Amino acid sequence: MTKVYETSQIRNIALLGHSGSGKTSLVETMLFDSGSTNRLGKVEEGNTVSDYDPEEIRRTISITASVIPVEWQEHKINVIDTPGYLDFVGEVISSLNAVDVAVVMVDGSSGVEVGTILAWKYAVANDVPRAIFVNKMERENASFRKVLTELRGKFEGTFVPMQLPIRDDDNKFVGVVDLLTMTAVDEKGESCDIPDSMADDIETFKIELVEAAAETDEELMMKYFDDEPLTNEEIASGIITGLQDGSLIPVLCGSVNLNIGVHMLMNVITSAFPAPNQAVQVIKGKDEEIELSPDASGPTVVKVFKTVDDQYGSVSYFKVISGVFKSDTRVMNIISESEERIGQLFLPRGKEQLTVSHVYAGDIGAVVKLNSTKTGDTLCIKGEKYQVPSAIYPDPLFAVTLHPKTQSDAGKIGAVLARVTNADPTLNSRNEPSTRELLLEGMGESHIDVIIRRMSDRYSLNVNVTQPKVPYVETITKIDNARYRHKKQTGGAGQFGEVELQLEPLERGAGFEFESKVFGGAVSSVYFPSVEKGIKQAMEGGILAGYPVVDIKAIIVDGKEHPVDSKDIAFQVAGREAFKKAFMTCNPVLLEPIMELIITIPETYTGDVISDMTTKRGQVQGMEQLKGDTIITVLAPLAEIQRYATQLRSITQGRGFYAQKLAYYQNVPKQLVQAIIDVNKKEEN
Ligand SMILES: Nc1nc2c(ncn2[C@@H]2O[C@H](COP(=O)(O)OP(=O)(O)OP(=O)(O)O)[C@@H](O)[C@H]2O)c(=O)[nH]1
Ligand SMILES: [Mg+2]
Repeated sequence: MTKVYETSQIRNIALLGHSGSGKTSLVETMLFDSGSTNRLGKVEEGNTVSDYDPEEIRRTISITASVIPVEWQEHKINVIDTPGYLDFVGEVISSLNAVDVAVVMVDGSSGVEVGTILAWKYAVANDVPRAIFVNKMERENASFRKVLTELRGKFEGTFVPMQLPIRDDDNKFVGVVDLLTMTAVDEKGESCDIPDSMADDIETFKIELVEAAAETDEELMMKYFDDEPLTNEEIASGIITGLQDGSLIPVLCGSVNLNIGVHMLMNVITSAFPAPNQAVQVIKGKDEEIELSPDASGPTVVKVFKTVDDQYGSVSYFKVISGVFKSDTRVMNIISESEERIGQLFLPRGKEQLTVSHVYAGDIGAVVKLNSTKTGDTLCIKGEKYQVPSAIYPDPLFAVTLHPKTQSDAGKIGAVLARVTNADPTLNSRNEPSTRELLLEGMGESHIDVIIRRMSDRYSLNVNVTQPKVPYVETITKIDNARYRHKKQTGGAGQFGEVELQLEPLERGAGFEFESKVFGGAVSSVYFPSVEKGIKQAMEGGILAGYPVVDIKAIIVDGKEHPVDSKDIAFQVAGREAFKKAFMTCNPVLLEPIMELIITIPETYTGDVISDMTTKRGQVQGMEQLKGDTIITVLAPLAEIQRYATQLRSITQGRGFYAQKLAYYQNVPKQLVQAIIDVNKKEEN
């Protein structure tokens, strides 16, 4: 399959939803039904097109988003299958940036779950139209009505069923009625008559559907009020308008396992979901905000929304925003301001690569071995400068310290980390100056675990991981002075330097200031930099507990020098020692990072979460009830919540989630300081 499709024949959708709702199985069935494959893979058997990564097979969940084109009735549906597991939310956000509709899958018996809520939240935040597919309708306690009521209670928008389940006399799920085309399929997936018993329901829901579609458009509305029947095309066009402005949310249903409703879903996607024909907000030149239409005759502008890194190099997944992107061309990366040679373009299908000569505006493709392009970058034809805004990813929630196992591991760790973090925007690595540790930060334990394994499998980089030390810092709380004389006169040339320093506390985040107020030339100004250097050495090494000193102003107020023995090194020592002495008299304190957490949990867990936070020295700042959930804002010391990603999951049985960021630094309570000093001393010995 290397047929090239024009914009109007393309549909880009992402499958989102709670882990296990059936996304990967749905893509597998779509491929099978459309004739692209002749065997139905199973997630459990590790043989699906979408979950091909060794880690996905090992864990039987999706970890990375896969792009899978499905050809259906002269259209190409690019389906992006995303992971439902919370740790891999970065993949969801990247995918949302390439599609026109997010199809949120809901398990018909479990209803709205934490993964549904997060999927919804990110689709809304990224301004992507939403539709619902209620799956697993054959399960014993599945209920379309119940799920519909839950959705309406939980989320904003007009939820409009486009399909209804057919049940037999024993209440067994046996088919689906499509309200747009007024057709039905049975459990074998074959068309059948609509059961008479459903006539009333169908009439009610059909009216709802037509009204909702008509409301999106004035002309349709007039026609509707004049009692003129709307054609299927008119209803579909109303649905597209409603979808695109986010007000109308079509609700579909079926059972992927029984292959009921999958054809109908693909029909709805091709007939009532938008083609990628919406203009995109971009920045032209330096700062001109314009809308760029996905016009094949426009300038070639391409957005890289995802990068996969393997041992052969990196694969950049892109969406063509405008123009036609051709193989064997040269383009500019607007972000890194460097030229990229484009080799062979291809259309990804899971791990397969189908080569193509060009890709039209609106379509999704991939290219390998770009030099300086990472996720979120824009590529433009030379001479043009458009920048497509990049997605916003959440701050990391979980960190580990990396310790290379061997010398050879230590030698390559920097390069490998650069590759894996460039590919994944929710992953970050950095040196923490306060603890001198190399950290890897991500969204949770599983996320980090996957990356560590990948580094070992793909790059033979082996590391041990430990829980990071808390990056405490030291500072003072009052003004005081101290004087120090450094004098050495044994042997040859002597050393002499004497300074008196005054230390003053500064505001949080102010850093370090140095000033001289020496009168009458007691110390020559040539030695001031020496004194400052000595102070900085003392600050880096820490005084109270070995952590860096921050937020201090040091003023050299007096001193003494010797005509022969005074020299740079002597004043460095004097500065350092005077600083240490003064520091200890200025009521020194340890500061610890305090994080702000915004925790979302089902109401029933409110008490448990709050009482757990109290044991973690957390302080509740605010609480809000929202459609059955409690949203709690808490300030808590990092020292207590380094493993909160895992703990919250166990307190709420996986039904809670949170975001966090650094709020400020605050004094460590007196009764805890000594223990921290002792630990640090023990480690230094
Ligand atoms: N009973 C039933 N099970 C289904 C149906 N569709 C999928 N499943 C099963 O649900 C399980 C999870 O399916 P997946 O396709 O891996 O779910 P997913 O949404 O991709 O999960 P993540 O990748 O973890 O987000 C598998 O065992 C499927 O066979 C269905 O219609 N009915
Ligand atoms: Mg999956």
